[in-house]
Amino acid sequence: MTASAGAALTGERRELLRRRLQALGFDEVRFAAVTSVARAGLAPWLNQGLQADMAWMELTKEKRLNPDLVLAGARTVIILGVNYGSPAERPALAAAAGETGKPAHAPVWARYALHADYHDTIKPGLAAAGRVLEELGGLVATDYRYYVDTGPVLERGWAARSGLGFRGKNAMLISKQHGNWLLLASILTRWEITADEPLRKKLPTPDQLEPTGLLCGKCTRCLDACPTDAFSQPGVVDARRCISYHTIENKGIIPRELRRGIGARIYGCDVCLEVCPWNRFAQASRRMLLSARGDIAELDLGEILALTPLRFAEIFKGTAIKRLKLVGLLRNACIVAANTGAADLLPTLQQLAEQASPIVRAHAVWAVQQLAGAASAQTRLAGARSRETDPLVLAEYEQGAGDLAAHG
Ligand code: B12
Ligand code: SF4
Ligand code: SF4
Repeated sequence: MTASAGAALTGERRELLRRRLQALGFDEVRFAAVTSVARAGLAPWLNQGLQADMAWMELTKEKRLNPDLVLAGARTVIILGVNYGSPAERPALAAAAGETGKPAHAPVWARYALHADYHDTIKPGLAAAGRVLEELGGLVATDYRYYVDTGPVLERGWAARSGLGFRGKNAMLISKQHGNWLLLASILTRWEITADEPLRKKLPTPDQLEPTGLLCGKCTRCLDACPTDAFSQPGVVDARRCISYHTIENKGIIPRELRRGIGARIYGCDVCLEVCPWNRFAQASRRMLLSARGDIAELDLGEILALTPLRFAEIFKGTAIKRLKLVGLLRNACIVAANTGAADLLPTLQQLAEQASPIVRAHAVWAVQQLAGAASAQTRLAGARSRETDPLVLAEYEQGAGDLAAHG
């Protein structure tokens, strides 16, 4: 590499780099100097088990805390933001208030999911950004590494350090320009680039962290609105209670006590983002690195519950939702059906109580119990129960019977 041999990239040449990266479709381009982040809250988060079963967070802990283990000699983190804002849309809140104009049991999707998979659409932009670094800085491919989401990089922390925004009490990186609707990507590079200032300009020491909720003031809307009470403290999400975790990452049974709180959310959760007053400044996305998949939002719950593996693959090809697989989507849809009072779907749910996957069967049994009542559910599911052998599913029947005993 040749770039680090000279002085740090600064002034007009740094701004040229920023403009070239913006031209690739990144709405925000900011620079942070690599420093020690031993104080970042990752270790306590893991020690308390707040990562649920995301074992990969534990496995990559050292790398996340030390960029040098990811790229030896890394000097700068380039943080890139992709705005997916659309101020007119407020689906989660509107659904809660029954204002969407859609059927009462229309499922609610996380906004980012209603696009082609951002991991796939942003990666080519990152590859192009790498070529810009090579051209302007004389770097070679081994002088930088880029990631979007899945790399061992504390993206929100570096974004706060680069002044892209602040970490809200909802744990999100919130931008003054884009509110909460910003996806992040990062490039670690050996090129020394003069850092941008964080929002709180004078940190006492370089390894000091920006305070959580720097621009939140007395507001606690996100903490109050979380349907499952998932914040263990301001800025810290207990994934074991988070709807986003359970509907996307959890591949097994969703705890019974959290199912009601999931409401109509079939994939992900935007509640703590949507209530944030900083979104009032959000601008509509240029969508250069994203492509909208509004058709997914049009799917009716009945259609989803009746999906075959082939139809699932056709509809969700190229989206983040495909990783959930049909089993995960059916599981979530059973919960949404129960929570939205979709009694017209009882026959479909009864069929799903005999579906191949025990995960789907367990949630279908619960949904029938919720919609029909424990006594009627016993009759409706008598045949399915007589054929059931899986302990997870049998546990759902038991708990339903327990509810019946408790409430008559
Ligand atoms: C694991 C993960 C999850 C988990 C856990 C969430 C959590 N709060 O940690 C689950 C599955 C629940 C989840 C949910 C969501 N996620 Co997520 N998730 C991640 C992932 C892969 C790692 C986050 C992580 O490290 N968590 C551990 C905690 C301890 O770290 P942290 O939140 O970053 O906070 C610590 C650091 O910032 C550190 N810190 C503080 N100051 C500083 C300063 C410096 C310099 C450094 C380095 C560190 C640092 O201290 C903080 C803790 O005290 C990131 C991608 C990535 N590689 O970073 C995406 C990411 C955070 N997720 C994202 C999104 C969009 C979501 C959802 C909105 C999706 C949805 N609609 O359902 C929800 C929002 C939930 C929420 N309120 O956080 C975006 C957030 C974009 C943004 N503007 O903030 C990210 C960045 C993905 C991306 N590339 O865009 N997610
Ligand atoms: S994403 Fe939803 S469940 Fe998770 S912390 Fe935010 S509001 Fe709570
Ligand atoms: S809703 Fe209020 S407390 Fe939560 S992140 Fe936004 S400003 Fe901060």
